[in-house]
Amino acid sequence: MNALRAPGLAMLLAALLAGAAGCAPAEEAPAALTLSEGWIRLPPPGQDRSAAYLTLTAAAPVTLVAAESPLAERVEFHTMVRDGDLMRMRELSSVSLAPGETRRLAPGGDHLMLFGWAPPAQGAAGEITLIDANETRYTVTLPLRER
Ligand SMILES: [Cu+2]
Repeated sequence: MNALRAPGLAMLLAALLAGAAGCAPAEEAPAALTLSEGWIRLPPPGQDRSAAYLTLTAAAPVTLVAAESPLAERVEFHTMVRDGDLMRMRELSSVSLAPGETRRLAPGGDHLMLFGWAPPAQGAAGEITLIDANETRYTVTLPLRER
């Protein structure tokens, strides 16, 4: 009886170990930053500047130091600052988030500024990549729309 059961037990253990190994990637730390709910503004014809908006949610401390997109030659973090009666854009050299913090980049406020717009040959979406101080890259594909 024991001799018959042993192979079964071994197979069960092997299955459990295989299962544990298979689960290993899911046990890695979650991404420090989640990108969601975004879109990229399609600039009017002839305009070579545009903007992208999205929501950043941090699971760990993150300091973003750069951004890029195949749609543009250069991407900057911008915020809006009041200047008398006007709101002006100002570049941010970095964007830091605390664990659990959510930051919305939205029209009228913080945004990603795209310079040197390179329209996609086709398709209605484009990639935005944010890069943190550890050179970790966070890429999201966002829809392109006029407004
Ligand atoms: Cu701007």
